[in-house]
Amino acid sequence: MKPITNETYLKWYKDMSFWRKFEEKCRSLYLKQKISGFLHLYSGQEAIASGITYVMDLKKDNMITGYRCHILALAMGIDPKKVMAELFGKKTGTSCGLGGSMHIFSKKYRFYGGYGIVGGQIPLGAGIAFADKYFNREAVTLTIMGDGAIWQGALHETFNMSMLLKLPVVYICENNKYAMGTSVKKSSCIKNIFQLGLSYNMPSKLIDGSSPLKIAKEVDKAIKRAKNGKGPTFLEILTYRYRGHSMSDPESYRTRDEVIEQKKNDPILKIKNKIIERKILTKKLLKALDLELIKKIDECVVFAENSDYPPQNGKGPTFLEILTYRYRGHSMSDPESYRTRDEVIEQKKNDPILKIKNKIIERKILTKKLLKALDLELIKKIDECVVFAENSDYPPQNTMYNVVYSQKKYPFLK
Ligand SMILES: Cc1ncc(C[n+]2csc(CCOP(=O)(O)OP(=O)(O)O)c2C)c(N)n1
Ligand SMILES: [Mg+2]
Repeated sequence: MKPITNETYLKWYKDMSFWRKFEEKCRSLYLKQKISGFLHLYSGQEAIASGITYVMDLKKDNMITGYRCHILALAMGIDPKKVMAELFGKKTGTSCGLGGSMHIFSKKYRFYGGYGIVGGQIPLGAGIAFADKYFNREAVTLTIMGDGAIWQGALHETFNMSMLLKLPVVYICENNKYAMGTSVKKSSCIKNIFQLGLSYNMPSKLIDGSSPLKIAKEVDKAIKRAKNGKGPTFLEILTYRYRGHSMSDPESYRTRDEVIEQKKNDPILKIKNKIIERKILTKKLLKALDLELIKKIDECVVFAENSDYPPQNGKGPTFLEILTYRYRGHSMSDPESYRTRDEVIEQKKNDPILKIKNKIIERKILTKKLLKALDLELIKKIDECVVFAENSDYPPQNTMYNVVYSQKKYPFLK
């Protein structure tokens, strides 16, 4: 791991302080209706972003997470102006203003979202890691989820497969104690989430989420494991979010006292105390630094305000519903008791081939006789397909009919 110096503490303070202020600004902009839609804030959880990205190779490694994504995106190196513009729905945003708060995305910085379906990013993270392994790229994928995602079936399928395939991935559960208003205590039959990894023989650990240093140390080991071909690790990071689940949360599931108590363990406060204790900067200089950060955030807001909205000229997505009909059953074993023969006959009157055939005759493109000859040609072509299939060999039994994972060398991995 890179050495931890005074500069490291200063960097962690600067980053985390910037992120906290950035999001608190977002909150006030939301209340002023400059930002709309969903807005999930990361305040309290910043040490995770600092710790993880300190040990990642930011030129090669990937990250994917859930919708609480603004700060992780910034930590990966995405321009805060572009993130702010995305929150404003402006075309200078990371997804041209079309993604919004839950979908910050940057191919350039290998930040693959911002994912709204709880746990949906878990198999996608494994997929990104699979691609890196397949193409022999020395990279790891940090796949981040909330405590609410752990009982999704997708996590369990993905854990199993990524262990079997030894994928270069680090799974991180940000346990902030709540999934919306439901506490982990109420929703989970186990107390320690990290235990789930152990059921898949995956190295797993619990980490204090208020210390970037503790997080960096464990994530560094996990990244090294992944890059040495030893497969995934699961880390549960204990953290806390100071704000509600999103902007419309009445927070009736917790007391003010609980939040105040948790704030005593604030990661920014702890790093600030360390900086003062080590005499890296004086309190006065720290204040000046904070003012600089506020100025930088104001510049982001001005950038977002002055940007245009994306064009509304119909170039956005289109949804087409195509009304059609299948003449045959759902598959070969369908008794079709849900429809009558008459319904099918009625629908066939609108047959596309019949309609085109009539058009060809009407326009005198071909005669009926020539159309019949054409049909015979097509039948001949199909017969040739059948002969080709009949005359081909079956694939070797040892690649198709054994369970692929039971083979020594999984055939689809180089
Ligand atoms: C599959 C699915 N189910 C339900 C929801 C509704 N939902 C949105 S956020 C959320 C809570 C998730 O909490 P957690 O995973 O702990 O993340 P946190 O918000 O605490 O960061 C739920 C249930 C959803 N988006 N997707
Ligand atoms: Mg949670």
